[in-house]
Amino acid sequence: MNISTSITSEGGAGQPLILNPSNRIRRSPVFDKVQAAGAKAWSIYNGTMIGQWFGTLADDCAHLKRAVQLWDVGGERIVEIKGPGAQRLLQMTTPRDLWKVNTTRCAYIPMVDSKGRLLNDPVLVRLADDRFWIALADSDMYLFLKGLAAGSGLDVEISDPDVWILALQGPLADDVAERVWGPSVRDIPFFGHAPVPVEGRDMVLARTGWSLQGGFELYVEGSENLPLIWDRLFAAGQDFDIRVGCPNLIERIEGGLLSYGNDMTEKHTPMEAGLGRHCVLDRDVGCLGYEALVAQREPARQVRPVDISGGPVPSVAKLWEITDQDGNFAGRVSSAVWSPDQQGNVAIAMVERAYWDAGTKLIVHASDGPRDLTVRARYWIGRHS
Ligand code: THG
Repeated sequence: MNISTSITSEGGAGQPLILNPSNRIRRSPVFDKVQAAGAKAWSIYNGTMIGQWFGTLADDCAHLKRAVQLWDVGGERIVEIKGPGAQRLLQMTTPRDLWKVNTTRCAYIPMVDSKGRLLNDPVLVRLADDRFWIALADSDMYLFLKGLAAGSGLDVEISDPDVWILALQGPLADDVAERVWGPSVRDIPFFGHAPVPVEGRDMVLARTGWSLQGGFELYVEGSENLPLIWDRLFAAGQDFDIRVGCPNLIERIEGGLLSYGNDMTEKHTPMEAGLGRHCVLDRDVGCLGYEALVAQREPARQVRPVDISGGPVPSVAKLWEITDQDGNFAGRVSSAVWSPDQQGNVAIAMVERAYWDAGTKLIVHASDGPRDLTVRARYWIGRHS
């Protein structure tokens, strides 16, 4: 292994930060492929090394919007919940109604504790009445669920299956998937899933993914199968200008895809995170945080898209405080980047209620100095499929 030494210039005292690889840090079964494809930086997500960009952020973004990319989504740790008590246990952690999710469906589910605070925001795949996978954001729901299972006495098994996600994202993702599995893949609806043949067995193909450009996520069972499938998908994409990619900071801010740990944390409720549309609050579906969520139904702060003035902002390594013109606290910016398409800086912020109306003008104290900030009504782009 030959990891590049400098992952960011923000190590302090002019020193680069060095990522010291060890066996504690997970590598996906296609880590070598991602590295060979020219990943320019790495981050750690669920204890796993993930590539951050390949050309420049702007080039990766333009390509994602135009063609199709193959992503290693190995950072999204998969946990399986199985047994007669599986639905009840899972429902204890989320205000989304799992009765509405049938065995051909996926669902984006905010997970909360008994105080209604966000613990994670996974994509759920319902495999059977009594069997689920959740593809987790960066927090340890595996241990939380094991504890909950032990304490609840429910008949349920929590396990860590050898399953890894590969994604095809971009407007030409359907064309690549059709080359591999035939035209029926086009019939998979948004957040639906269907079995596709891979290495002589059926695996789950879902129309999901962390971009607004459309595409699929394939749940590959068996680490040993990943490199082969990776190569096959990449080969099938040759006519469609496929490249290796990863979630793109510009595109996901433009589209309002929130990053757990950045834009929302265990300090926030789903309503504060703007995920109220995924919460059932008019009746108790069995979520442990139900009463707390109802009590906090009207949030005092909420996530907003915001424009930031001036030239390209530096990267947001720590939250940037937002104030009004008199210096009163108004919120914090959690993600920001220059967007070539918007010809401006696009950003996501947690904004206090008094300031969250669209058009409100504030000041963000960015790491390179103060800039003007304007609260927006909507994100910059919508879903393309
Ligand atoms: N892929 C998979 N799991 C994941 C991620 C992923 N888990 C963690 C994180 N990334 C989850 N983040 C999101 C955020 C939003 C959506 C998908 C993953 C999304 N939401 C739609 C919405 O909110 O409108 C649809 C929701 C729905 O219908 O349920 O697409 O990248 N596997």
